[in-house]
Amino acid sequence: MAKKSRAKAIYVLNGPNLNLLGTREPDVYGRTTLSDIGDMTAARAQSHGYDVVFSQSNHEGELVEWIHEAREAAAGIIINAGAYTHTSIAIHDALRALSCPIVEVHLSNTFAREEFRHHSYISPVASGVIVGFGANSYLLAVDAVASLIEEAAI
Ligand code: DHK
Repeated sequence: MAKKSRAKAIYVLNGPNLNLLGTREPDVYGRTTLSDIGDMTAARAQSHGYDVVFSQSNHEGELVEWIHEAREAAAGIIINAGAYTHTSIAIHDALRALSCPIVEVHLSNTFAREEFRHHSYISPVASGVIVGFGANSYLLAVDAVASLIEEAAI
């Protein structure tokens, strides 16, 4: 049975092209759709007693706005910024302004791919990084962020 919901949610933010999961380069990203990942993530978060706010945008500014919203509303944040991971100082700066735990997540092992994917603007401001486990990366990220939230509350 799910635990009683806590006051603040876990925000799960997804960047550009992740709306195409399931059909986009399935050899790299798998066949699980973003909607399926949203459902799996929500169920896992419920087992820890958290609701999830699960969002995706192809627009950098919209992701920045959601990170601002998370300053007040989120107990923790999981972010797969897609290609903005490797380019966005704006998302880096927005995340710096958060005080809750931040887990960076990727489906693919970015370090085993092209060199331009080896650098992340998110990693220096994240509590931790989970890469390379496909859709399961998100479930590992929920477990990680939930334990970081609990540790911070002690
Ligand atoms: C998703 C993307 O869209 C890429 O731009 C990143 C990431 C990797 C992922 O593996 O989830 O380089």
